[in-house]
Amino acid sequence: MVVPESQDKLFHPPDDLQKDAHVPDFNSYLEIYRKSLEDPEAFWKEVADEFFWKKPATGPMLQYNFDVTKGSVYIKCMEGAKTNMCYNVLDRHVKERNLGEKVAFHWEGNSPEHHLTITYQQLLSRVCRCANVLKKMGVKKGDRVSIYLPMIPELIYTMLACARIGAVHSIVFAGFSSESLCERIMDAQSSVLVTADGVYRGEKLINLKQISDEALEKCGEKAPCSVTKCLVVNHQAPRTNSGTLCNKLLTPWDTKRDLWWDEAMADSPEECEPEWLDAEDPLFILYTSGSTGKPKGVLHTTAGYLLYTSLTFKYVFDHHHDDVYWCTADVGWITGHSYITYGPLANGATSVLFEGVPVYPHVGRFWEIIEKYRVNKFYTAPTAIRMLMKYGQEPLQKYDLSTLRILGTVGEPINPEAWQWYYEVVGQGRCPVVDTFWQTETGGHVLTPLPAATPLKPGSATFPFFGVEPTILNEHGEELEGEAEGYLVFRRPWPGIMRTVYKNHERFESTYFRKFPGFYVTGDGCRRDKDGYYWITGRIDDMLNVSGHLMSTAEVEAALAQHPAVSEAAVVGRPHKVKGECLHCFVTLKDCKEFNQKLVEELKKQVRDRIGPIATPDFIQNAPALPKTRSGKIMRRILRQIARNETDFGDLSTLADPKVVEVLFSQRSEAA
Ligand code: 6R9
Repeated sequence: MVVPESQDKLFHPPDDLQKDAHVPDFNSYLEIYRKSLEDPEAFWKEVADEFFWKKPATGPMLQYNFDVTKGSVYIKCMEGAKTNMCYNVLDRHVKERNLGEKVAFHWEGNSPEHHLTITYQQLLSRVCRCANVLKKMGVKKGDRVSIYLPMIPELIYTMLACARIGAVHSIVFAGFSSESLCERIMDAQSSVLVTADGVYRGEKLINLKQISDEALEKCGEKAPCSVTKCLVVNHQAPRTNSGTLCNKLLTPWDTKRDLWWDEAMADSPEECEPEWLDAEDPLFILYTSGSTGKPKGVLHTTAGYLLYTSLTFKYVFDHHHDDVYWCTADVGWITGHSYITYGPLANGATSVLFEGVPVYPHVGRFWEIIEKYRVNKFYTAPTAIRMLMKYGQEPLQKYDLSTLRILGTVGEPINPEAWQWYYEVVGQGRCPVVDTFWQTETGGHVLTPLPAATPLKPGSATFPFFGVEPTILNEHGEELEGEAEGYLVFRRPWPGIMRTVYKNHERFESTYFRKFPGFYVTGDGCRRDKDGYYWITGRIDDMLNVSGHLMSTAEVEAALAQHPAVSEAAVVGRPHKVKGECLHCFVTLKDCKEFNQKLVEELKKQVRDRIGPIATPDFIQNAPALPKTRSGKIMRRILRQIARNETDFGDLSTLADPKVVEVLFSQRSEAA
């Protein structure tokens, strides 16, 4: 790698950002990167020195086996060390750095009238109270706690309280259905569920307690439900003895199981000694879609995740003490875990925590919030940018966005139009756009520009972060040098990489390590250009990415196939202006079932109810038959082309019945 002298148009870092940046130019990046690979022990040790260790490590900073042919895959960071995540992200700032009065979060509710400021000291006290409540409910080190909460401060309190007492949190995005919640509770065998009465998203009221009740009921259908206590935040309304009563919401109450948050917190002490954990003790499980349909419980552990989220946050957003940072993700996704909670708090940062949606009560809400809190670092997703682009420049012109210094994106490849708009209109041509590529599994950014160092190319996640060694392989597992396109893999671990699939190490190895022994396989395609820039080309497995949310074809197909009229379903992605990708579903109906608008609506609802609104299909097409190989495998490649209106099908010789393709293609426009 050299300093790029590209023929492509490069967007260079602005001088004023370079003046006091942590990594002020590209040569510094190269130098630090080289050191991080040549001497990872020294590199990560220096990072670890910033944090509090109750006991120092006895093992090396990183120990691993990435080669399945040589034995079980493992990754360990700082073996023997004892620490606590919560202590490092809260107590350390309050007790050792005198930051107790600093604002940790500006919470902004769904309605602009609701807002709250939380200092580090307040956050610490509330987390301790919550930790004591969890303990009183019987939660011990190693126990799992499922959290089904909207973007309210209690979500942060609860996750950090778990970290404090060594419980493993499993956050389930509050847009998921009762079915999805149930599946995740059952897999984790959580003993406690933390939820809220309800939440408004824009004008829509979602009855979270009712969904939780349904989920717990479903969990209890086959075996006794693992959840014995349910802690309920009264977010919407004053309550009565029989539950919450707000205009539209009456929450049933199980007096043996359910507990109001406020009542439980009221007399809970504000001090709670942290549980000193081993460096490799689990911190959390977060479920992500897997290609077989059953979600995978991605497990992250304590020390490595702390080092990695902290360092990436510091460098990728070039964090400084007076920053006001805002990441618009939901804490229910990995982006919220790493870059709303752990990374920013590990740095003592001030963040905005936003409950609402970008277009409520008006389409300028994001810009209004940036002005209100004087946000200078802003991190969002391409899907949000594309949605806001639709409304033109006018909504932005009403607000003062001059505080902005750095913009970031995550979740999917960003198309050039969206990049340009983000850079020119939101950032007013002044703010670098850090296009951060990473995954639930990677724990933190792995390919990303550094804002004051990396010349940008719109649409490229540019170069690897420190300690990360990417390479590109062809189908035969051969490494490709120079300009190339193929599978994106990593040759060695970094501290924040996942450690296993919860209770299923075999699945961990087969999903990520078996295809190319010696490498972690991301599942993404990637191109390296002549200047060494990396460009993610999208998933190469059967995964879909709708508005930055990953889901597997298999889980949507399973939902469709549950409808009594459907005999078989195959789902593919097709480009969508706002969502990036949307779902095009081919359904084969059972004999004598009729394909009509009513059925289409039923099927859409079915998927929505089973998985959640984000998975609602855009197109359902009647498929008298599906293109299959002789061995019966559906050829999604062909369906994808049909959905995208592409005609060059290439080799169809492996198909059992090639005529099927013609029929489906000719009926494409009837998809509804
Ligand atoms: C953080 C997160 C991971 C998948 C990943 C890739 C896609 C994420 C991207 C990107 C291109 C980027 N992805 N960031 N593709 N450029 N900057 O999104 O985690 O939900 O696990 O999704 O998202 O396909 O493999 P997760």
